[in-house]
Amino acid sequence: MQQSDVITPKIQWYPGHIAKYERKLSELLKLVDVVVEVLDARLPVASVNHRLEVTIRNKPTLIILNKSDLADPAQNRRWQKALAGENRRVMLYDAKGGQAKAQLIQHVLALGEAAMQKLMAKGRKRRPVRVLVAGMPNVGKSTLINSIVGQKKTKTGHRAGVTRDTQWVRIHPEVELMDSPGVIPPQLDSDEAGALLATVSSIGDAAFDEEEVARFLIETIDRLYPGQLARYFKLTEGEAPTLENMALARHYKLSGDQPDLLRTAQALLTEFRHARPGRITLEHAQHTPKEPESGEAESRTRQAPEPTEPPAEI
Ligand SMILES: Nc1nc2c(ncn2[C@@H]2O[C@H](COP(=O)(O)OP(=O)(O)OP(=O)(O)O)[C@@H](O)[C@H]2O)c(=O)[nH]1
Ligand SMILES: [Mg+2]
Repeated sequence: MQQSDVITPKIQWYPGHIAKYERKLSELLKLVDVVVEVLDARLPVASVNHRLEVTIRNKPTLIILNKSDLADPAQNRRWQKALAGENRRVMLYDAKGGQAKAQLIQHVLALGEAAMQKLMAKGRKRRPVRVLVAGMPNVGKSTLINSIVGQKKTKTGHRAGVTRDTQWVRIHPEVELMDSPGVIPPQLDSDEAGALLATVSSIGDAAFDEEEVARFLIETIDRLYPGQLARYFKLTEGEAPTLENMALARHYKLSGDQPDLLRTAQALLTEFRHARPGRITLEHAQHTPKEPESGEAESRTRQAPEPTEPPAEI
C-alpha cells in the first residue's frame, strides 16, 4: 500500500460532561493523595492526557498500562520501564482478568504513605489513602475499580463516555478510589493522536469516519507488524493489505459485486479491538540495550513479529 494514499483523519470530540468534569478536576485533586492514571497499553503515548498530567504535576502517580492483555507483551515490558520515574510507578494491568490487584493496592499504599505521615505529623489521625482514578475515555477506569472490589460498583461499557460523574469506592480498609469520567483535552495533540484514540474507541464513534480510521489502522499495523494483517485476512501472496482486498477476501460485497468497504472497516476495527489479529501495540517504545531479549515467560504468548529487531528467541 502506498503510504501517501492514507490520510490521517481529523477528529474532534469533547462532550459536555467531560467539559464539566474537567472544570471540577483541580478541586478534586486537592482531596486526593495519589493519582492512578490509566493508559491504554496499546497506545501508551496517545492515551496520555497532557492537560491532566500538568494538573496532577506533584501528586504521587501510579501509571496503569491497562488492557495489557490486548497489547504486544514485548512492548508492554518496554513501556513499563520507559514510563517509570520519580514518584511515578508503572504497572501492567488487565482489568478484565484483575490478577494483580494486591500489587496495585500495595503501590497505592506506598505512594500514599508520605501524605499519611504528613497528616500524623500535624497530630491528625490516619485515614484511608484517597486515590483519583483518571484517564482518557474507555481506557478501563471503572472496570479496574470493579476488578479490585470484586463487584460491579461502577458502570462500564465498550464505548467512550460511560462514566458521567465522580463516585467514591472503598476498595480496601485503607484505600478509597474515586472513579471519574474519562477526560480528553478539547484539542488533541495531533490528528494522529485522535485517529489512534479512535481505533481503540476512546473517542465516541459518531465523531469519526470508520473507513478513514480503518485505513489509518491498516497503515499503522502494516508499518509496525509487516505481513500480519495480510496473514490474518488470508490474502494471497503479494496482495497488499488494503480495505478493498480484505473485503474481497471476506466476500463482503455490495450489489454489483462492489467491495463492501464500510462492513470491512467495521469488522477490522471490532476484531482489532479484541486483538483477534494478534496482540498489537500501535506505538512502539525504543529498545534499551539493558533489556533482556529472551527467556521471559510472556514472550511465549507473543503473536506479533517485531519489526525493529529479530524476534526474541524462545
Ligand atoms: N480486554 C480488556 N478489556 C478491558 C480491560 N479494561 C476494560 N476493558 C473493557 O473496556 C471497556 C471500557 O471499560 P470502562 O471501565 O467502562 O472504561 P472507562 O475508562 O471507565 O470509560 P469511561 O467511563 O467512558 O471514561 C469495557 O468494555 C471493558 O470491559 C482490560 O484490561 N482488558
Ligand atoms: Mg468509567
